[in-house]
Amino acid sequence: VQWLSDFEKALNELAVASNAIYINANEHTRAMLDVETRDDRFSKWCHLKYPNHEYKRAAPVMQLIRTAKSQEEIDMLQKACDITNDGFRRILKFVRPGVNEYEIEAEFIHEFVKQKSRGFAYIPIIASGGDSCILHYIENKKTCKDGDMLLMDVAAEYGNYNADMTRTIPVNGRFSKRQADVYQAVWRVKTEATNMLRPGVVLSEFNKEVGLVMQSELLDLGLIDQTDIKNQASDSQAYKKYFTHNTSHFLGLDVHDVGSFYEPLPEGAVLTVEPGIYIPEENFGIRLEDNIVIQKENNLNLMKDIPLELEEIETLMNE
Ligand SMILES: [Mn+2]
Repeated sequence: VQWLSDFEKALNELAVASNAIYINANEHTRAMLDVETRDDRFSKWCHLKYPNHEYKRAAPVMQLIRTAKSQEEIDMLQKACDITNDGFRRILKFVRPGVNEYEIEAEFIHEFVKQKSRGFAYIPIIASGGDSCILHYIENKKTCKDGDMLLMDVAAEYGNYNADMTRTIPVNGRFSKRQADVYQAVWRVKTEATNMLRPGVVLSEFNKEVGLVMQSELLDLGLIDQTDIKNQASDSQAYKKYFTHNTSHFLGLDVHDVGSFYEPLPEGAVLTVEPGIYIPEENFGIRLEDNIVIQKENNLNLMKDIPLELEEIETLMNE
């Protein structure tokens, strides 16, 4: 680390000894850059000052480093998940018909901040009833009703690292037969998808394979039939009517962290696994989401302590 005032001198010493200069830029797939950034201005300045050097992008190198997490980073993510766990266990005792979505949000943030999280990892989705089918419902303003499902996509940040959890629970503490059937279907897809995420897997291919697992569950639930599958277009499969997003994304310093969807997954990558089935005509959607570290032997589920099994949810809600 040196003083900024010494930067040009230090750079010059390195530049005359080097062939290539790597330039930083925000190459996040979700970045919408409307104005020239500081990195862009530096790049222009550098090209003028050193016109005969070879210029390269630093982003692919940085993204690879960020994709494979070190043990210290995984420890931070585990802490964020553990705090999220305590928040979820707290609201399992709190949710009942008549509770408002924003009250549930408040219970979470109380627990998070109390445990030295600086807050939500992202704007929380606390969606009861039909709004559980709306992927980015963030109003969180309704009263939870008896018989409704409640989808919560909410997690803590810790030390700049972000957890990303989704749980879906019955407002009254008991799943109906239909709610339970759909819940178990999502649970099975999630379990199978987690087992499929191994070092070397390419995410764009993985998403297609999970789609086939989902297709078979939707057939069993009677939501789609063979005719739907026979008539489907290659880019808009029948299952996408009820499963409207991808299964996994990278997680870390950013909730949607950097990483390639087209290169083999390295060991140490941390990903969400979050299948969902959304049935607007039945007024409920279910998504279940855990955070997984891709490891050589077995994946590590950072959320293994957060209640997920249907029976455990019912037991904890009715204690
Ligand atoms: Mn997610």
